[in-house]
Amino acid sequence: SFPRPLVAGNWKMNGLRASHEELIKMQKGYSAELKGKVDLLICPPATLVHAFAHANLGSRIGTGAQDCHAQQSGAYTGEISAEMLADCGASYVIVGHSERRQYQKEKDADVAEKATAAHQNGLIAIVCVGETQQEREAGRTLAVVRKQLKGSIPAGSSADNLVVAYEPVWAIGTGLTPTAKDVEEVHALIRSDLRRILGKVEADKVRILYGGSVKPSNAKELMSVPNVNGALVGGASLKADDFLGIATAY
Ligand code: G2H
Repeated sequence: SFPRPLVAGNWKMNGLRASHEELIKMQKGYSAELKGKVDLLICPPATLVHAFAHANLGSRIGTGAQDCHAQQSGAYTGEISAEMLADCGASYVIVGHSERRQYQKEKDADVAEKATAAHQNGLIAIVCVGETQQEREAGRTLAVVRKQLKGSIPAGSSADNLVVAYEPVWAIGTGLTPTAKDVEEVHALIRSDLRRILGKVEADKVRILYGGSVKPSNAKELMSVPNVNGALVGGASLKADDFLGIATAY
């Protein structure tokens, strides 16, 4: 399928050094057949990025981070810059995940600045968008997603440095998933808006991931929806068997 699918694991605030064993299982399970079909990426907590990036060298599993600061360096206690992540071996960074929009009050403009910082340091930004339950019930899903897209994707984006993840907030970690028809509608809208922002040729190469309670049992249905070019997986990416089970849905 085109673009080449990406199955990305977002470990959130989970994982200690011992989790390295799970990564090794993933590497072993990433068979030649799977490598021929789908890219894999693990975004561990920042404390593990360096070790995972090193361990992943040669395995063809990518390593990413879950957030970055918009500035390159400076007096920002506790923060981590995109330059530092690139220096540690990361090649991707998630920006604007709904948990950060919710708990850190990140706005679209903040997300765009972070994505720009990622791009300036050679990282691929995974820009997350998605509506809350309240917004869905009010019939505002498409309007909300469009506004987030427009505000969060910075100038200078291309298929080489941008991945978009659609994650309906009410489907995250809840076991609830939208219907295939709902996902199809939103992903088609994202594709058409990306065409407007990036031009058709570039936009059609951008991977649009679905995220929210993806697991081996629902991956096949979700991944066969038009314009779904992979998954952003939370809970089910912590175990190699589940994560590989999702990847084999392709
Ligand atoms: C959505 C997703 C990963 P989960 O946040 O980003 O998590 O698969 O646990 O719903």
